[in-house]
Amino acid sequence: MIGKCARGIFGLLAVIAGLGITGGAQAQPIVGIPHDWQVNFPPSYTPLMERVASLNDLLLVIITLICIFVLALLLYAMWRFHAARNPTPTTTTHNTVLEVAWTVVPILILVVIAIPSFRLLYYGDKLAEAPVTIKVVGHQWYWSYEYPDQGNFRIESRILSEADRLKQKPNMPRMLAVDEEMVVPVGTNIRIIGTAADSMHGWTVPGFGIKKTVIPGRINEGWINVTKEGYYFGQCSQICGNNHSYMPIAVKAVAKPEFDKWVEQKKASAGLSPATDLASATAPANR
Ligand SMILES: [Cu+2]
Repeated sequence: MIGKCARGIFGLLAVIAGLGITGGAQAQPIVGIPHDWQVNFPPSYTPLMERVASLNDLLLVIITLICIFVLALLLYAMWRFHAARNPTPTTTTHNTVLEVAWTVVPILILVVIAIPSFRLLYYGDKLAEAPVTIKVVGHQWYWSYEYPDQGNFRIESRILSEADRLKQKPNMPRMLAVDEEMVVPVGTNIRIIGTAADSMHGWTVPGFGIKKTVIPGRINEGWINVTKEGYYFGQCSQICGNNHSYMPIAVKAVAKPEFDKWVEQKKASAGLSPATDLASATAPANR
């Protein structure tokens, strides 16, 4: 309702801002990016983020009603029991009905909040079936992505210096552009498993509704299913040392055939399969 409306407006602003940024001949539009004066969540690009946003809308309504109710009680008490209007205060100390009510009603409100919260937690937790699994590894201070189902090749993703960004990828946002994006197919269930090589890091992409703390020696799991082709951005969300703010997350979502082509190129360059003519085919538009 209120949240939805606000999201709609901010979503529209994001699209307008996006148009400004992607004015050039970009093969994939930049969709998942923060924008100036952003207040609410970014638009949702996965089923998980849609549910996160709708739980947020529900909570916003509940919180607003509670705030209005408490404020109204407060104003009424100030007016009704002002010393001039109520010179002899009551000596009442207990009221059983009232005490039961103010215990039971908050419990009911918490239950109403807890049910969708737990459903959302379990929804975002694990996938039974995922045709693609990507292993995300946080390093000081870059990300690496492994594709075990696609021949087990690995790519590394590092921030571009400002000079390199202007030279190689001027359309990409400052501080978020990387040399090599994580590539995912759209409309596909993708299992994300995450760990870290040194300190803890946080793999967070707001548009996907995913925020996984990755920890050395442990595997954390989540999933995404990106609905729209384009570039999405996030940042490490766990303080991890000096260059914590210089290890952005960039994801490129492409159609399935384009993803398969990219996989073949990566496998060929990693020597995992005989080089095919795909290896010499046109490089992706962002390279
Ligand atoms: Cu980090």
